[in-house]
Amino acid sequence: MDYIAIANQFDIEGEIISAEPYGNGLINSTILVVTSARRYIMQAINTNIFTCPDKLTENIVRITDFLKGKIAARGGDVMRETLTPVRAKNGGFLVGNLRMYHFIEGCVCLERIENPSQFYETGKAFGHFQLMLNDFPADSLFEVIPDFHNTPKRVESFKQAVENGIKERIEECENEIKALLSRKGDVSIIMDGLDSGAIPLRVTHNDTKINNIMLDANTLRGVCVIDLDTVMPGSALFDFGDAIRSGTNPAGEDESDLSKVYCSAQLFEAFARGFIEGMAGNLTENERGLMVRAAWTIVYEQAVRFLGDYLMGDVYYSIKYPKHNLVRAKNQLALLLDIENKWDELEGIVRGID
Ligand code: ADP
Ligand code: GN1
Ligand code: MG
Repeated sequence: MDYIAIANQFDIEGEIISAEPYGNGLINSTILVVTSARRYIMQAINTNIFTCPDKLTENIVRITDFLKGKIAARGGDVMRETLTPVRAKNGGFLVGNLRMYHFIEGCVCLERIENPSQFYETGKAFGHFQLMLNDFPADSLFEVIPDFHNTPKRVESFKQAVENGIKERIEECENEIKALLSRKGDVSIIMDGLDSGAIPLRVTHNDTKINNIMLDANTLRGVCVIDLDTVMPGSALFDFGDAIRSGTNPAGEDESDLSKVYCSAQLFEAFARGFIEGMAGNLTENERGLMVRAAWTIVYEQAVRFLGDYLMGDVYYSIKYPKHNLVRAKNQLALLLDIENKWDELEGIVRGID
């Protein structure tokens, strides 16, 4: 694809110097565009996954406009603290399935959390993001991927993969399949809470993995929550759980040496404290009571998603080598077991935060 030609169809400043693949996202193709004036991020939206790029884009434009209003009202930097979509010369925000954002400068985007203070700041930023969207009209958002964190439905899809997937792979993964299916009785607690109204439905990010946030390169404070494709009505617990999943495991989700995979209680504490503070008292008692369950549920969900994708022949996540999804699934299962082992300790941590 001629990225330079496409980038020139956006309303960019300066002359293009380069346009190269960038970042480690598993879904979209991300290109760093450097011009004589500034840097941009251009992305090809993965239309196998996001089947309505127009509606997705409308969501993002509305959310970023709304956030800019909030950021401006408290005297923040509207160009740095949320994404800025760049208009295309055709008047919209898309050229085919490609879009462009201003590059958020002066930040780092971490693939691993290195210390509790980074993760505390990450928690504060994700909590605050959610707080800012508290009064966004949830009903008006297009539901980009229905049932995205409906874990019981993810289990049903996983069972389908166990029935219809690649035979040799199903045999190869017998132990992991058993381990996951034997735990399926506990996966509905959060969905049940949403259905009964015990847990509030909010506008949530739904993909709060640690490389979806930019931290200031000097202060390491959370600056900007990115990757807004999955912002939809959901539970705060999804956002809490996914960050715990991706950030408390110091080895990261790609590690194949399972002896290095665990849930750091210290990092859990740092994020939980930051998230609760960032939400400024808006988490309900019921939500607080389910924080450990949420972490467990999202790790479980991710394990069935990775393993299901492996069984089906790697159709969803981008992989770097043939067994990559299997490695990721085993990694998530190891993390799940460690959360089970540390359950009481983690519950004690949540109770200890005022
Ligand atoms: P994916 O959906 O594939 O995960 P992301 O939107 O998360 O795509 O982008 C992939 C990576 O590109 C991010 O993890 C981050 O490193 C980088 N990135 C994305 N948007 C920006 C931006 N506006 N400024 C700077 N870096 C960005
Ligand atoms: C994907 O888009 P990215 O790379 O930030 C996925 C998440 C998974 C994550 C696992 C839309 O996140 O749900 O948790 O991979 N995003 C989508 O690494 O499916
Ligand atoms: Mg991402």
